[in-house]
Amino acid sequence: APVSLLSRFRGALVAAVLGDCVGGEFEGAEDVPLDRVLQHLTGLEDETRGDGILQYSDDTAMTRCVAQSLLTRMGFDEQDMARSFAKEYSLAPGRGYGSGVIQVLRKLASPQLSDVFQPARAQFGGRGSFGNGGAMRAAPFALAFRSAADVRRYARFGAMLTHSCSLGYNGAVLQALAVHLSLQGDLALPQKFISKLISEMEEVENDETSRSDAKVLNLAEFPYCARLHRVKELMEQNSVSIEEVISELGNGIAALESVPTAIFCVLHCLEPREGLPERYGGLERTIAYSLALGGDTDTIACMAGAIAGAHYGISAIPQSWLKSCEGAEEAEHLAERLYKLYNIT
Ligand code: 8NA
Ligand code: MG
Ligand code: MG
Repeated sequence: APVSLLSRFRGALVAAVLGDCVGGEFEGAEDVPLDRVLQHLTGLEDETRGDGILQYSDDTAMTRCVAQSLLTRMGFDEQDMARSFAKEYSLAPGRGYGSGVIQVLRKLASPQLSDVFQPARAQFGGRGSFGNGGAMRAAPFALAFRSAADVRRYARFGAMLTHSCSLGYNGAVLQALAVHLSLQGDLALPQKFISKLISEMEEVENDETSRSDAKVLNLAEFPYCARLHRVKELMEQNSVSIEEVISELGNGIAALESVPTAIFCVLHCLEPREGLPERYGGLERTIAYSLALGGDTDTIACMAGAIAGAHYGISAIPQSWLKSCEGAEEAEHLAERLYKLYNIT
């Protein structure tokens, strides 16, 4: 049966929470054997499981702020979104935020602050953060704006509140565009999907700041496009090892080393894969595979979850997994409200 747009909206935000919650277990781990991932996921299905609820981290906390701000302001309002981030951080500072971004979040709490983009620009000696913290919370932009141009524009500004380096905000733009295309059903044609992302990013990265940041950081020209071309090559290969994915695409906390990786996880898991249970559907495969890469697992699984959830819809997410995830119901509620907003604007 075709997946309805409402189901895709719910799937996107709920699977993002799922990825964050189940990915927390392995965050920062270098070697994550697939056995351990499958054990962790099977453990969620155990009714008698004693270890309680899996808590969400900064990824979900900030995604909720983005969604809530877009809803209350019925669009992008940088002042409101900045205040929302600052308030969330002050109420729950222990959610595993990056060590740099907490300085921005503290400054954003100041009522005297007039330029809400200024604290982000002061990060890392004025270069700004290239972490994946802008990308991890980018999904709601794809649920709030219909046109790719608006998704691009507002995902960029939304990320710039904490990540002023082009590698940081361009990663957020890429993640939001991937969710945008997935909502339209574009993952039905995976080659076309990746080609569209490449041509979008060719425009996005073709500006002076992006070009000079790539040079200063000693990266290839058009760094996101270069990674997406690698994604395409890996897709065309018959077999791909975890080690190869990590060395070609990365699994780190930099947006460049995690957003293309998350996109690859989704594309790779569109089909059954060796080592993953046959009873798993595509969404379950995507989550399991993302965790098996190790590194920044909560964030990679969160981003892959959002893209995959937008493709498969809410019914592809096992209830038995969700019931252990803090914040899943709230995410579904936010998705429903964004769907209403999407349909009136
Ligand atoms: P951020 O802006 O603090 O960036 C994260 C880190 O990236 C920084 O602490 C720096 O080490 C490094 N970094 C970013 N930009 C630069 C730069 N221009 N020069 C030098 N180093 C730089 O935080 P964020 O919001 O981007 O968060 C990214 C990740 O950190 C998320 O995955 C989040 O969950 C969190 N986190 C990750 C881990 C982990 O082990 N993978 C652990 C705890 C928290
Ligand atoms: Mg996190
Ligand atoms: Mg993380």
